[in-house]
Amino acid sequence: MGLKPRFRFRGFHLHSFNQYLSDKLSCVRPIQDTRHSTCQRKSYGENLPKASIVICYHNEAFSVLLRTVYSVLNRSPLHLIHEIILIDDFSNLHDLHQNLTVHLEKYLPKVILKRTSERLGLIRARVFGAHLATGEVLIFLDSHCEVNQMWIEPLLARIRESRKNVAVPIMDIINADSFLYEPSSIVKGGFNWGMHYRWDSLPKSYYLHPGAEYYPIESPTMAGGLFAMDRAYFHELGEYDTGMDIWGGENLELSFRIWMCGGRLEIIPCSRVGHIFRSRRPYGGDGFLKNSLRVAHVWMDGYIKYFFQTCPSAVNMDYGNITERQALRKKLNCKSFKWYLDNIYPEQTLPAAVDSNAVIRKKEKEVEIIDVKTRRKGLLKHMGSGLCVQSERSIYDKRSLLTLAVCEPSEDKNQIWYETSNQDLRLANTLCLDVNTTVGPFARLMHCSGSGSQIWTWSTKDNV
Ligand code: LR7
Ligand code: MN
Repeated sequence: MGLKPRFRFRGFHLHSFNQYLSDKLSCVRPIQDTRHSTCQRKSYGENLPKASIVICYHNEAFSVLLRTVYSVLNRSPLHLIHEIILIDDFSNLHDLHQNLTVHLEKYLPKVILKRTSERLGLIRARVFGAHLATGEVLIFLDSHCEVNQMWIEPLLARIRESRKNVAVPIMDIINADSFLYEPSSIVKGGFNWGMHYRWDSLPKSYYLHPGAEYYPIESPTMAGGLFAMDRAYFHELGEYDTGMDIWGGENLELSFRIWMCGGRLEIIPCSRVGHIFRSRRPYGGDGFLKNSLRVAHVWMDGYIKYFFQTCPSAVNMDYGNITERQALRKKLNCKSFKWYLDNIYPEQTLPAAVDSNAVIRKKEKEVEIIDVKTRRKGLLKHMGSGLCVQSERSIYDKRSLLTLAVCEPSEDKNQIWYETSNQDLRLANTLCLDVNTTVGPFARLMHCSGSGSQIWTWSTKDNV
């Protein structure tokens, strides 16, 4: 007899993915080789540097954590793995550290297991792990990944090329409901002025370039969880800002620092690593706003005003002491944020002037202004039919389809859309109108991510 639904739900509640299913799957399983065929024919020669893989976790599901470790052990040439360092960031679930130590005993001392004596948060936990490492290259992974065929060689080869290259794999998707491993399209990293990471699509011309399917792509930012970096260079460049708490912001901080202080950040299309993308973080604590403020104060010069314009609540927030990080920027002789925008992220646009929507406001009669500067709400009306876009099921249900229905502008109807300063359109402030381009394009509801697929602009033409 299977588990009762409430137990199945418990896994979801604890981890925001289908733990019940993960526990039933083998911790060693075949996955689709999502690389382009050219990658499958490439070889990277001898004498690649060896890597220390650092994986930090807080209350991770045991089966998912094991699958992460086994995928590394099974899909990497063992002579390239100097060690795997597992840092238990003070979990309080299922004796994780203890069970893992028992389970991985035969791999000791190649696998190193440590537990922190207090909750450090992922940023300080990674620094703790990096200090234990002795391999030439550091590779960080989240605790819910599966690495794919020959994932490590192309990353290490870029670092062999130059110690100042920081290499990021393509992040494939492990579906949080079905655990199916799905390929991702090739995109770059960017950010919006709310300091959220977003995926930016590549220009069409990119695909015309010979060798595009395997050649490294310069990326203005990285998502943060999965990357390889020369270990000495990681220390030289200032590790992480350990004044940051729990989660968030460190990925932009490191990205800016790499580019502005003489390094290079690249996405490596031949390296594929799956990651479980979930719609909510299940653990408590978040430092996102404070951490982002630290990033903005240290790295963004006068451009901080766009962050404040987008996030007025950050203006008076405490962000601790940043003098050490400012001194680091000086010591490393880093370039200006303007240089970064002009040279590394020229596609980035500045937020529209505060009141540029006046014309639109006149046209969209139903739109009610909540905050002239940043936000408004209203119906999304299809001009031809006069019908409104609404979610078919609950506004909190990500699987809900979008349909057209008779407009009924009352609060309990699933038709009230919020436009935010991130240029996205939200239902009930949680789910965003998103475009799926892999099998589409079609519109759907997705967890708000700040990605390019969720940015909407108002047409200023009549009747459009
Ligand atoms: O207190 C904590 N201590 C931890 O050790 C909180 C978390 N963690 C661990 C956690 O178990 C996990 O292994 O830190 C890792 C990252 O946390 P997630 O998986 O809950 O975060 P995420 O995947 O939503 O976060 C992305 O952004 C973070 C910003 O701080 C980090 O940079 C993550 O590494 C990053 N993940 C990725 O880039 C994978 C692709 C996702 C995207 C986009
Ligand atoms: Mn993650």
